[in-house]
Amino acid sequence: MPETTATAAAPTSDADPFAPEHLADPDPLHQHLRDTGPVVHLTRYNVHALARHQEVHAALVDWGTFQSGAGVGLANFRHEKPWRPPSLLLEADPPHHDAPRRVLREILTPLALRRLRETWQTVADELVETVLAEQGTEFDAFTALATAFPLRVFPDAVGLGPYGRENLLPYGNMAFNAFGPRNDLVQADAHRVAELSAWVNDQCVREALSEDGFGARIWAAADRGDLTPAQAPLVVRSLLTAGVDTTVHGLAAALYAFATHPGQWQRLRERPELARVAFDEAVRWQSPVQTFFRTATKDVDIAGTRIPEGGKILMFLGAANRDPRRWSDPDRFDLARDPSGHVGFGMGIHQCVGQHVARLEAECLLTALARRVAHLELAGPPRRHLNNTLRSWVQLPIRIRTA
Ligand code: HEM
Ligand code: OVM
Repeated sequence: MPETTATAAAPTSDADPFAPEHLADPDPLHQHLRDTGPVVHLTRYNVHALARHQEVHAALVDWGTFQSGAGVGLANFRHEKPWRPPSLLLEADPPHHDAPRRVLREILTPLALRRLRETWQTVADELVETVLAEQGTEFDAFTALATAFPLRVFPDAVGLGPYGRENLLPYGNMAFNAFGPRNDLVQADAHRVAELSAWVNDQCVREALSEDGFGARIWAAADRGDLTPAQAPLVVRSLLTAGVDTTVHGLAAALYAFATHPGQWQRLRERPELARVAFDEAVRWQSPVQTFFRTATKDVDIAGTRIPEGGKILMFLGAANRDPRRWSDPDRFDLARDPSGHVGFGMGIHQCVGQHVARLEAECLLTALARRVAHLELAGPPRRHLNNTLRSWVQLPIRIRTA
């Protein structure tokens, strides 16, 4: 048999990527996995891991071979009952994926979001002003900014009512934990699944939504026949599941990046139009969404390793985003680099449909800060929150000097 078609067993690792020590500080494991090989068999879960940019990118764009419909977490929906009805976007393959994707894409295009910019910028400016007035020059930027800002603008943009918004972050935390194994993080929230799911589901019906938000536009698509009436509430649910925790921890990543790279903050202050690329570089550098799985639809070789039909593949987005084979000086947060091609929002047909929402939030908040803050630095050790999928935070103490 010619060498080029030979398949060999992949190198193995018995590491548990979902163990607290790796969730708290994933970089050493990522380096280990990248350097062990293009494919690494994780014996603990019997899945194949991809941690290099080339292989992660290739798997993300090959949706025919690496499907999402059997779940993008460890659980294989062919054999295990999902914890909730599967997402019509995230956990679907073509052709089922097509209509919900088209509807949401059109509601969330940069053009469609333009009407929000002015309001969101005003809210961001006012929030920064209030935090400076009430909390002075030292405060927890995770709570005061990264959490407060998205919660002030996103639920209104969706069209949610005023009650129960405090459920959004716990629900998202639960959903992102659910992609991992049923470890202590999942067990800790098990008692809230029914309550939180019931609240979220109640917000997805037409009557619960205002007449001018993303939610109403989803229902309008159902009225036009672009979705069935049964699909509409599940598409609204996607916004509520994927749209809050991601931006909260994404904005925290950007604030952390600037608090630890003072030269980069000076650069942003000189050229505020860098806010957008700065956010993408922060998403590359921290990868708020760390991992997703796929399922092989046939026996397939990746870099000489045979993946069996029905086998799960674990893609390390965060490791790919710091792969030195793809990025020069990958551990540096650097506004001078071109971060395009990072996989922090995924790639291919499932690439984050809400990325323009996330970028708009970031642009508004970073612009507001750049106007009022001359310097920022850590005022104490940042504290991570552990989640099976999100690189997340509980506290980000910063000290600032106003401009
Ligand atoms: C998909 C990350 C913000 C809604 C994705 C995927 C990633 C991701 C990696 C790809 C999943 C896959 O390939 O299986 C992020 C990050 C965000 C963010 C890092 C913030 C920094 C948002 C927001 C929304 C949103 C604000 C809603 C407004 C979605 C939806 C999907 C998705 C619905 C599924 C798309 C599909 O499968 O076609 N996101 N996201 N995301 N995201 Fe985001
Ligand atoms: C969804 C969804 C999409 C992306 C991420 C996610 C919990 C959920 O469509 O429900 O994470």
